[in-house]
Order: sequence, then C-alpha cells, then structure tokens
Amino acid sequence: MKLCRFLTPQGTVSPGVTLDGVTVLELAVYGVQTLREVLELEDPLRYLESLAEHTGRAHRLADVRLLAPVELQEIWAAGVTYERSRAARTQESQNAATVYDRVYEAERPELFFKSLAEKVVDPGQAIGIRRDARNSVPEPELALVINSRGRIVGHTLGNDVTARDLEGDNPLYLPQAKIYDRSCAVGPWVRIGATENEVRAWSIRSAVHRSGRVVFSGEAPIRSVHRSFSDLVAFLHRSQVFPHGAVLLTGTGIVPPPDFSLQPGDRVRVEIPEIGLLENPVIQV
Ligand code: DO4
Ligand code: MG
Repeated sequence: MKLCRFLTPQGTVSPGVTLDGVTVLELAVYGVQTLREVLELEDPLRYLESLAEHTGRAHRLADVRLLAPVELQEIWAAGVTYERSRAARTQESQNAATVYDRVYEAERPELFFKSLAEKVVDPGQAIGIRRDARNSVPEPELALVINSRGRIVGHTLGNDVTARDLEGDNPLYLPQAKIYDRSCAVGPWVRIGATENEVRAWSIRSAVHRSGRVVFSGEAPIRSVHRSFSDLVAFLHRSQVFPHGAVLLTGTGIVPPPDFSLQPGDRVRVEIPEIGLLENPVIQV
C-alpha cells in the first residue's frame, strides 16, 4: 500500500493512496487533508486497506503531479552507515580520515539535519549542485517516515545531494556540503506496512543520465546498512521531540568514483522497486 501527496487536476493538494499503481485515490474527499493524519493513526495500513472498498474520487496517475510526501516534517539524515560510504570518505578526506572509522564503529550514529520540509524538492523538479563546488554527487538513500510518537510508519526514497569536495576539504564544512538550495529530494511514494526485516531484503539502485547515456549507475543491498533502523530512530529522538514527525535518510551505499561530478542537465534516478522511483533533473544553484 503506497501513500503520496499530489496536486489534483483542479489545483488542490491532497494526500493520496494508490491501490492499483495506475490511479490515485484523493483522500481529501474522505476528510483527510494531510499525510500526517494518516501517519498518526494507530494502524495506517488497516485504514488504507479499508478504502479499497470505496470508489471515492480516483485520478489517473498520468493526470496528477506527485509532490514530496512531506508537510512540516523535518528531514534528517544518517551518515557513514555503509562500509562503502566509510571507504569513500576516508579516501577523499586526507585531513580527517579516522573520523569516518570512528563514526562507523561508534555506538552513537552520525545524524545531521538535512532540510526543512518546505525546501524539499518534489519528484521531477530540479535538484541543485553548488556553484562553488567542484565535485557534487547524488546520495541515493532509503528514508524512514516517522510519526510524532517516534514510530516508523513508512519508507520512501531520498537523495542527499552532497558537495563532496567541501566535505573532503574539512568535515566541519559538512553543513555547507549538505544543506543548500535544492540539495534534498524525497518521494514520491511512502510504502506503508513493511517490516524492517522485509525492507532489509530490498535493494536500492541509482543511475545518472547525461545526454541520453548512463554515466554512472550503482546498486546496494539495504541489508548492508550496518545499524538497525530502530536504533537510528531512537538516537534521533534522544532529547528531541518531533511534533510533526520526521523523515530520516539512512545513508548511502552507492558512491560514484572520485572523478565523477553531477552536471547541470543530468537526470538522477533513485529506485527501490518495492517503493517506486524518484527522478530529478540537475541545475546549478
Ligand atoms: O559523513 C558525512 C555524511 C555521510 C552521508 O551522508 C552518508 O553516508 O550517506
Ligand atoms: Mg548521505
């Protein structure tokens, strides 16, 4: 069962659910105005399944625009959760290589603020690369959708776009490497009801298309995330509450070679078949 947020042909925004992958049911018709209302339910899956008996107002997916599935939720991200991410960052950061070994092995994960919901890039809209960076990369990541009670209610896709050379120069530049205009895309689908064990059997894949060619592609099994999702979420909620819920990107295991950089005009695809596809063109910001 997959939830989304979308722009109706009438120009209103509504949460939606697809039961068949071809049409989307407009939840506003049932009085549900926000995704949050569904995510806060005791049993969101049961509620969504109960809609299957109704015809409601369904739109063809081809007639609507899917939006990022966030309203007021903060977007956070975990780092160095894959061995591949540790190796790449150790290689590119001569000044502080051991930091990445320490964060990979430590009990406390690296967690950083990534974006306000209002700044998240919608599916199909442009992600950005900084004009003062030489080397920018996509970071395709599984994202956990968490309600205000700290419960993981769903899973979506995220792109933690990063100015890799800034972080490589000095890890204290991380906020500038990670947080700038259009550096975070999320969505479009939130898969509801999958358990951590089920999700760990999935794989994430990504490709960068340039002038009709694939210039980079990669795949990573989710089981290689070396921390449990519940542990990441528990650390995120230590000494902090999220009244609107939160989205937590779980780190990347797909790392382009050191000489690769995104360019304006590229298209980045991030896909987990059990969730869907997030695709964005690239511009310079
Ligand atoms: O340590 C920097 C960030 C790492 C990250 O974003 C990732 O591993 O995905
Ligand atoms: Mg990342």
